[in-house]
Amino acid sequence: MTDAAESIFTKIINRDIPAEILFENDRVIAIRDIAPQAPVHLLVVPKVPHYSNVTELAAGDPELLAEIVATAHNLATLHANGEYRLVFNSGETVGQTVFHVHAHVLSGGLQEQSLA
Ligand code: DGP
Repeated sequence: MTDAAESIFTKIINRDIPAEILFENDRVIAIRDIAPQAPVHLLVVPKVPHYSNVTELAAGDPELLAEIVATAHNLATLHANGEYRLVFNSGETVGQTVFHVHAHVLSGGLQEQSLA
């Protein structure tokens, strides 16, 4: 398990490593996933590093969780057709690798929208 304070996302937030940043404000950052599992695969990440998973975030800062959901919706509208899957992996056995809470936003691309 990686210490959230030293997570890859903290390094991206601090510009220590590069990422394709699609949205950022004081509280959240959204980047394109480096290993996409869908035509559009984005990550929405709170800047505070101390919530390891969505359960901790929901208990500690429900407004921040709501902002992550709203950001996911806005990005899916901008980068896809507005429909999306929102996935929070919680725990190593279900595939969580970065223990700094983050939402996966998975969607078809605009191409799928035009074909519909
Ligand atoms: P999870 O398995 O739920 O902990 O998701 C971690 C995600 O983070 C995974 O889909 C790949 C992505 N990821 C890991 N390292 C980097 C990176 O350096 N840059 C970007 N953009 N994404 C990364």
